[in-house]
Amino acid sequence: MNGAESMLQTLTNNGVEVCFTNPGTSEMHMVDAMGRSEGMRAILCLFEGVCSGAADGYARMLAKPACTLLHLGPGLSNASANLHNARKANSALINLIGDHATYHKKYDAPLNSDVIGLSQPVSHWVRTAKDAPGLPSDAADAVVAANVRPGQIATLIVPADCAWDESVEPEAARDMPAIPKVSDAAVKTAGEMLSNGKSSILLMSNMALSERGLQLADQIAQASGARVFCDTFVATLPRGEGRCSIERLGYFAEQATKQIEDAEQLIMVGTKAPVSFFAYPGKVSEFYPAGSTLHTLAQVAEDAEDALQKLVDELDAGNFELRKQLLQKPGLATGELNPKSIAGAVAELMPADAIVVDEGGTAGSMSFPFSQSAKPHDWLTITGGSIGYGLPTAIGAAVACPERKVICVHGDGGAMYTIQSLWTMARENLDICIVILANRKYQILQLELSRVGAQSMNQKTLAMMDLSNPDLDFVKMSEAMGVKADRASTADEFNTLYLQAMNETGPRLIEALVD
Ligand SMILES: Cc1ncc(C[n+]2csc(CCOP(=O)(O)OP(=O)(O)O)c2C)c(N)n1
Repeated sequence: MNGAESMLQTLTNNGVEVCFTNPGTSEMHMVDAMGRSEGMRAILCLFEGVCSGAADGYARMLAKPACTLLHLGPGLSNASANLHNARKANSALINLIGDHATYHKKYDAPLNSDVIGLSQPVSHWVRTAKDAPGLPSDAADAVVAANVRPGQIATLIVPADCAWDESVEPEAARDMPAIPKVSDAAVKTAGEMLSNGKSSILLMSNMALSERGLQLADQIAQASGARVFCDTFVATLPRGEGRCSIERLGYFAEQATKQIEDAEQLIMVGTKAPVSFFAYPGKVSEFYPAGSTLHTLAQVAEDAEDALQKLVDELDAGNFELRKQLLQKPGLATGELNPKSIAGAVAELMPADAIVVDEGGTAGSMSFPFSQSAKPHDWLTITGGSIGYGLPTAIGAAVACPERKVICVHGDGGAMYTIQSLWTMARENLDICIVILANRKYQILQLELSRVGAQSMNQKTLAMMDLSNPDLDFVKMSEAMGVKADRASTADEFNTLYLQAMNETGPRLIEALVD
């Protein structure tokens, strides 16, 4: 067995079953081993940012890592923006990065680069394999590192000779790390705060946002009068019919600060104290009122659900009946196609157990509130703010959950970053409906321009945020990559196309023309 084969068998022995690949010459032995592996599904993506975004989506849905296969430093660099998003989502992910053979490095051949230096900012764990016999245990260590919950990014750099040289037997399944529990003191302090009569907020994210976590938070809220919020950008949020609802902090500082302006105390569960996405001249960065008391019940990597259960016990709140969301549909609009009519259709026709990948930008911002009382679904957001995450993440979610409909609501600007995703969706026949909100501009930046206090709204300035001239044709792009596509310019057209997409399986794109 060569190093690549033993490494691959070790990965599959440890539950890693999918690899999103974009290989080159230095990865040929890994490609060869993957081609002969029965346990590893290999999915070709036509840009490395699609590989990393897809692995992120997979991990968000299954809380376990997929791997990427990337070509030296440049391949990793192309993957980095979506690795950044995955890191902010606390997703479990393993990068397998080929490199020059150990003895070839010193020649500084064209593709030589500082792969470790490029890996570190987007990885929690980085290692370069030393030799082929060490590769199986390197791979097992990578899986363990990735499985530190909620999830970490483990990057294993594999020089070509480590892959092709003779290795040893693969490693068997390792024990994965246990999730640390919170201290009794953290629970006690939270209990005291929630009993002192002051106005309190529970802010939740990551592992706290499970269906059970939301139920426990609902009981805590009923017992104490605290209000429960989640971060603006969350990795996954279970919501809709039958789930306990949670308020979401707004994106703009003026929205979020208003939402929690009365808070005297904030208790964080699986997250940190909320701050503004950007700084703005003359405005504060913190969302929470100055002088409020902050307490962390559970750090991001701690067992938030267990902490919430202990807090329920502390407050004797376990008998409160859960306030579960009832199904309420908004109805379908007719006439003009606009963000509201699209959000209404998305909510109205949402199938049970759908997965919504939201990179809708400004035109998609109504989809979230409208679907609060839709059928049960999971909502995924752009955790790291690096646009172009939506289409790839939809791939990963669809691969992870083939029985569920994935709905990807996407701005046209963001979609252009990773549009190659459509080809992988077609090739793998993934059940994804993509709604492109074609406003033909970077609308958010036009808003931000005035918010930051910039003065020039002249043609030259606006041209830097305008996507017309020429207009992008998403129908043609989609068809060119094998995904059936149509354009809607009225609400009725959109409703018909969207209903068709919900009633069939496989990838389908709707370009929705909005202002
Ligand atoms: C990698 C990266 N590059 C640039 C940006 C800055 N940026 C934020 S939103 C945006 C435009 C998004 O356009 P679109 O998806 O069409 O949504 P809209 O703003 O029109 O609603 C840009 C360029 C970013 N967030 N990430």
